[in-house]
Amino acid sequence: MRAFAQQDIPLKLVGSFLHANKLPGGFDCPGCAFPDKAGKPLLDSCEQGQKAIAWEMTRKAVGAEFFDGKTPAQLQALGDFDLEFQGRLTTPVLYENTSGTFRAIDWDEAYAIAARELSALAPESVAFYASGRSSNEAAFLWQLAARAYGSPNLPDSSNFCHEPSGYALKHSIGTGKGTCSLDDFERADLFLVIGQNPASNHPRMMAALHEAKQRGATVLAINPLRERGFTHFSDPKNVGELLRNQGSAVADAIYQVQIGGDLAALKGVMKALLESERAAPGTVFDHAFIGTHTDGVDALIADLDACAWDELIARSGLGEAQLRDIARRYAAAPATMITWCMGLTHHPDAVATIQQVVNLALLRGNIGRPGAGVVPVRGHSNVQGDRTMGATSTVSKAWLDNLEAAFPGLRVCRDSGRDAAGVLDGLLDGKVKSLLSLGGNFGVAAPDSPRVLAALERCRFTLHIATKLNRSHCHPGHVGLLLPTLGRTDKDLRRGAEQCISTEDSMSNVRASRGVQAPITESQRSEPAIVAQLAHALGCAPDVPWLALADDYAALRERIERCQRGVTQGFEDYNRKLASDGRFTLPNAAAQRHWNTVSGKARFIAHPLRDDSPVALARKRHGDAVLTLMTIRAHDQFNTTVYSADDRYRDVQGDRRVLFMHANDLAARGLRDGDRVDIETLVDDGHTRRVEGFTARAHDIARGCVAAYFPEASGLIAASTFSAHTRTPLYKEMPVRVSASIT
Ligand SMILES: Nc1nc2c(c(=O)[nH]1)N[C@H]1C(S)=C(S)[C@@H](COP(=O)(O)OP(=O)(O)OC[C@H]3O[C@@H](n4cnc5c(=O)[nH]c(N)nc54)[C@H](O)[C@@H]3O)O[C@H]1N2
Ligand SMILES: Nc1nc2c(c(=O)[nH]1)N[C@H]1C(S)=C(S)[C@@H](COP(=O)(O)OP(=O)(O)OC[C@H]3O[C@@H](n4cnc5c(=O)[nH]c(N)nc54)[C@H](O)[C@@H]3O)O[C@H]1N2
Ligand SMILES: [Mo]
Repeated sequence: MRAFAQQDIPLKLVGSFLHANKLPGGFDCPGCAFPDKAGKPLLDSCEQGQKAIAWEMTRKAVGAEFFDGKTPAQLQALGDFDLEFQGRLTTPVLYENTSGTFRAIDWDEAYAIAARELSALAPESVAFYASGRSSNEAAFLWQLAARAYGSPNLPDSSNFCHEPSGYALKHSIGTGKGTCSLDDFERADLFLVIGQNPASNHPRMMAALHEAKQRGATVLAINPLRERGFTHFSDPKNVGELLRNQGSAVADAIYQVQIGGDLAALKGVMKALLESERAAPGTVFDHAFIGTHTDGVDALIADLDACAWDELIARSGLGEAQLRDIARRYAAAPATMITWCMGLTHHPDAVATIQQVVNLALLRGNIGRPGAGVVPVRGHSNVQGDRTMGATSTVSKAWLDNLEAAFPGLRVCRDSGRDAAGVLDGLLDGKVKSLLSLGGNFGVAAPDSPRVLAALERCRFTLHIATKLNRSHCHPGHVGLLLPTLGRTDKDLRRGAEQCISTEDSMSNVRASRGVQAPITESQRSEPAIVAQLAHALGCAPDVPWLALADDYAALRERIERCQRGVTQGFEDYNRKLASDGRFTLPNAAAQRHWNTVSGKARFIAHPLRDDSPVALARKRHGDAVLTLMTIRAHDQFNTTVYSADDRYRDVQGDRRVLFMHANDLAARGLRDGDRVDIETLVDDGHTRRVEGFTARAHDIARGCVAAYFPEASGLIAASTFSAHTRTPLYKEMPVRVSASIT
C-alpha cells in the first residue's frame, strides 16, 4: 500500500502495533470516532485506521535544516500531500515578518514569544481552535488556558462538522449525542444510512453493517451518489480484498436523493407512514410510546397533511414509489437505527432535516430500546470528547462554576465566545487578530479557504500545535509559531513515568490510550505539556498548578472529574475506571428514555420546506444553469491530509481535481467525460469564486448534483452562507455553474 511505503513503515509493523492494542493499555485508533468492540479491539483494525496510524508513526522527520531561511511563499508552493509528506515536525519554528523567514528555535524561546505576543493582545481578539484529534486531557487544559487568559473564543472542528446534529438532538430529545451502542448494531432489523460514505470514512461501521446484513438485517442508503462501498463491500480487515474492489452488496437499495432533498424525502416517508396508519389504525405508529413519551405529534401530522406529494417528489428527487418503499420497509422493521454524517449536516436546513430523522424514529418508538436509535456518526476520533471537556465556545454556567471551584483563586472568562463562524467573521473583518490551534488545518478546513489563509497572514500572532506540516502553517501571522507535538501513537513519558490519555468515541465510550512507539526525537512535547507550559509562561491563573498537572495526567483527571460533577454524568472514579477496565461508557439520558427537553418529553418538531437556500436563490436568477455542488472525501485522505491522489471506489487514479457529474448534465452543457471544466460559485455576495481546469467525470450521481473533493474545491464554498441555527458552512450545498474550461 502506497501510504505505508511512503512513510517507510512496513504494513506488518502497523499490524503488530494494532495487535498490541488491548485494553487496558492499548491505544485508541486516531482514524475515526467509531467505537472498538469492548474486549476485542485488536480485531477492529481497518485499512483506513492503518493508514492514519502509519501516517503518524512514520520515522520521517522534518527539522531545522528544512525551515531555516525559508519564506512562506516557498512553503506555500508545496502541495498538500508534499507538506505532510515531509514527516513529523520535530522542532519549534518561528516566523517573523521582520525577517520574512522561518527559523528553528528552542522551547523556552517559543514559550517566551507566545507569552509576549498574547500579553500584548486583547484576549477577546484571540481565538483558540481545537481539532478533534487531541485527548480529553489536552482539550481540558486548552479550554482552561483560554478561559483563564480571558478569551471565550473556542471554535472547534465540530462547528464545521456535526454541530447541527448536536443542536437538533438536544432540542428534540434532550441529549446532543447518539443514542446507540455497538450492541444495537447486532440487534437492529433495519438501518437507514443517510448522507454517509462509511466504506471510506467509517470502515468499522461498514463491518458492523456487513455482519448485520449477513444475519438478515436490511440496509438502505439515502445518498445522491451511488457509493461503491454500498454495492461492493469486503471485510475492511482484509486489505487485500478491498484492493480488488470485490465483495458483496451491503445496501439493499440506494435512494439517490437530490443534494439537500432529505428534508422533503423524510417528510414523504412520514406522509406514507401516516397514510398507512390511517388505513389500518394502530399498525404503524407506536401510540403507547407517542402518548407517554412525546409531544407535538399533532403539529407534525398537520404539517404532513399540508405537504403535497408533488412537491415532496420534486424537492427530494425521489419518486413516490421510492418514498413509499422506504416507508413500507421501515413500518415492517421491529427495530431501526438511523445513522447519518456530513451528507445531512453541511446544508442550510441541516437542523430541520436531522429533526425529521428524529420525528421518523419517534413515530415508531425507535429510540431507547435494543437495536433502535439515532446515530450521528462522528468524524474526528475525539471530537465528542473535546466537547465533553468544555473545549467549545458555549458551555453551561455550571461548568464555569466548577472550573473555578476546582482551582481555588481561578477566575474564568464568562462571556459568550466566537464559534468557528464567528472567528471567520472576525478574521475577515480584522477583529480577530490571533488564532491559536490545537491541531487541525483551520485555513483549509474553513469555507472560502483562500480568503481565510490570507486573513491568517494579517493576524498579529498565529500559533499551531501540530504533528505534521500543513497549509495553514505556511500562512503565519506577523509572528507565527509552529510547535511539534507527540501524537496518539507516541509513548508519552513525563518525568520518567509513562502517561495514558483518554478519549470518547461516537457512542460515548471513554477509553484509555497509551502510545506504542518511542517518539522520533526527544524534542517533541505532549499536547498537555505544551498547553500547560504556554499558560504557565503567560502567567495566567497562578493558582492553577499548570506544570504539575502536565506531569501527572491522573492528577489532571481528578480535576476533570470534579469539573464534570453536575455537568456530565459518568466521570465518577474516572481514574479507577480507566485503570481497571480501560474504558467506561457515559450514560445517555435519551437512550434511557429520559428527555431533558423544555417539555420533559421527546419532541416532534415540524419544519416547513424553504425557498431561500443559496441554491434556490441562484436558480431564481440563473435557472437551469445552476448545479448543486457537494465537496466530499476521497478514499485516500483524512480531511485535509491527502495520502494519495487515488479514489479507487470512484475509479479515480492520480487526480484530485475532478468533478463528478451525471452524464445528462454533461451532455446538456455539450461536455463529455474527461473534458476540462471551470466551476464558478453562484452566490451573490460581491466575491468571485472560481476554480479552473477540473476534469469532468460521468458518474452515477443524482441529476443536477455535482461532487468535487475537499480541499481542492474548498475555495468555492462561500463563507457568507451558513446553515440555520448553527452557522455550519454549506460544504455540500453550493450553487455552481460548470462550463468548458477556458484555460
Ligand atoms: N478515512 C477517512 N475517515 C474519516 C475522514 C476522512 O477524511 N477520511 N473524516 C472524518 C470526519 S472529520 C468526518 S466528519 C467523517 C465524514 O464522513 P462522511 O460524511 O461519510 O464524508 P463525506 O465524504 O463528507 O461524505 C458525505 C456523504 O454524504 C453524501 N451527501 C452529500 N450531500 C448529501 C445530501 O444532501 N443528502 C444525502 N442523503 N447525502 C449527501 C455524499 O454523497 C457522501 O457519500 O469521516 C471521518 N472519518
Ligand atoms: N470543503 C469542505 N471543507 C470541510 C469539510 C468538507 O466536507 N468539505 N469537512 C469539514 C469537517 S467535517 C471537519 S471535521 C473539518 C476538519 O478540520 P481540521 O480538524 O481543522 O482539519 P484536519 O485536516 O483534520 O487537520 C489535519 C492536521 O491536524 C494535525 N494533527 C493530526 N494529528 C494531530 C494530533 O494528534 N495532535 C495535533 N496537535 N495535531 C494533529 C496535522 O498537522 C494535520 O495536518 O474540515 C471541514 N472542512
Ligand atoms: Mo468532521
